[in-house]
Amino acid sequence: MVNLKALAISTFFFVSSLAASSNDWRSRSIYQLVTDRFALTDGSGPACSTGDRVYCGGTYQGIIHHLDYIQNMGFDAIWISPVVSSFEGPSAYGEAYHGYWPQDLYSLNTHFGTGQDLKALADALHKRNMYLMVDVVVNHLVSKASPPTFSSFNPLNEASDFHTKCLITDYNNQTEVEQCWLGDDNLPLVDVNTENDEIVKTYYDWIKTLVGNYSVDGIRIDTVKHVRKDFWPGFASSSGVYTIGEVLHNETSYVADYTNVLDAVLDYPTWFPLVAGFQTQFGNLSDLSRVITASQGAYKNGLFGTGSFLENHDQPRFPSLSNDTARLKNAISFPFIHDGIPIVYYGQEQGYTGGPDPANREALWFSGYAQDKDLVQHIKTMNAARKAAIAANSRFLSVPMTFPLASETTLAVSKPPMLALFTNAGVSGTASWNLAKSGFNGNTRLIDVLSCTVVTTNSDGSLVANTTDGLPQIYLPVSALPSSSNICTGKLGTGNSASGITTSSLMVVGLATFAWLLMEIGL
Ligand code: ABC
Ligand code: CA
Repeated sequence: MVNLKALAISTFFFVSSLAASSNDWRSRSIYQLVTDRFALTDGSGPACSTGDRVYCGGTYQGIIHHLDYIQNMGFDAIWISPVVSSFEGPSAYGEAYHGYWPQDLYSLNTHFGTGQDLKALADALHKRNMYLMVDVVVNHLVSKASPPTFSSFNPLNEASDFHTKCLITDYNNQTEVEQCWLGDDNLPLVDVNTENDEIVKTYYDWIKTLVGNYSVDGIRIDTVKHVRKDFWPGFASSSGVYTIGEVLHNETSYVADYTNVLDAVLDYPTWFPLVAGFQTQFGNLSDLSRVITASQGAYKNGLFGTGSFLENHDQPRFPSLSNDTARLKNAISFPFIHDGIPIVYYGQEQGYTGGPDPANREALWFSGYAQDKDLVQHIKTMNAARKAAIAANSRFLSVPMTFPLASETTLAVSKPPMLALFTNAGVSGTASWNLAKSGFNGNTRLIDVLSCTVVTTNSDGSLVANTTDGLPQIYLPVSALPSSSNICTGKLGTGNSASGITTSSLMVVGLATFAWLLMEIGL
């Protein structure tokens, strides 16, 4: 007779040891950090001047000690810097503190800790039901000498393992993008000959071992457009986990092709109009809806599983482009109502303002990891609201976002049970959203999770909302709020008598009429 209990137990262990798939990642929320700049093992906070481009001391143990900080904001995955070893000492562009200049595939970057430390990080994350995403680089190896010393590389240590040197100059020539070199004459990124079958096999074996050794749950792949497309499916399947690729390009049609060879891409095509749309009051938010609608149709899985972000380590931080706190809150909220997986770049929550690389890689210890900051709370609320939306309607993760309203200055995004209203009007700007169809039934009570204001849809399901402070409004039905959540704790039940702006303005009109009447009758 089959021992059902044993079968159940073995099935459980089998299932729980399975690698994380694209589907497992969909509901997640990712905190991206630069390992060297996040936290030190001993908790100290040494000087760290971004312009010096040197190691500042961050480690895997440092991350472990601050997992509460990350998890308290509602993240359930982290993305760390590349882990393999690079050259030591300065190059023309400083030290390899960011990890993107691999030299020896088979040893780890010891600045960040040992293999045991990395394994401990994976274990600590898994205990919290959090995932580990590791950044990986295939396209190049880097030697600090120019011309490069091939013998310093492992395992590809001969000139013939690489493409013949030519620097990429024409980004419209795809062969050049794939087979010429990134970087410049001061520090060329030596381009791996990924057309060679043996080298391909080396990389497939390498990724399988890396993922297995350190219980990695997902990989972020660097420079994807610089390697021929048909290299990637085999690499992705060897990894056995969720793969998300960096294809730095603004065109949906160009990026879409890569969704056929990897699980997902970082959603750069949306990022461009996201930044441009909210950077000034003259941005055009309808560009955002146009690009998203096109990407939903062009990407293999629509935008589901793509990485949605406002900042990363390659781009100037948003507050360096715009100092308007209302526009910042709009832009920072957007990835949370996107179809994809929200990714927050460390330091966003602390309001960091660094400009282009290397200024955007500030040490987080200078913030004291303060949890009472306005943006920390904002991000925490957005994570909680997205989780509440998923819990209330599992189709949140499979029904594409739509745009009941898209103009230059206002945008409404519907993703039941969430409705988000955005504007680039800024702190002193006014805006109104007049939605004939809010996506909700008539007379539904909605709460803006950011202000905790309750409004009620009109009997025909329409909704009119206004703002005089330029802040976004993120609505969930009051009935969708979980009883235990940190959304509007203690605030619900105080302001819910008013059925929104329309009612309160009616009340103002009513009072004024009453006062006028009193005056007329001589009281
Ligand atoms: C170093 C120094 C910098 C210095 C620079 C010249 O050299 O640190 O201070 O300014 C790593 C390091 C960097 C380092 C580089 C080069 O290596 O992190 O600090 O810069 O040594 C990935 C990673 C990135 C990493 C690498 C290399 C690749 O995310 O952190 O950098 O492993 C290209 C690649 C892209 C790459 C990016 C940095 O460079 O495609 O994978 N990112 C155009 C091209 C893009 C190109 C981009 C920037 O320029 O199309 O392919 O990205 O050069 C839009 C267009 C886009 C256009 C943008 C700029 O404008 O639509 O196509 O992108 O309108
Ligand atoms: Ca290449």
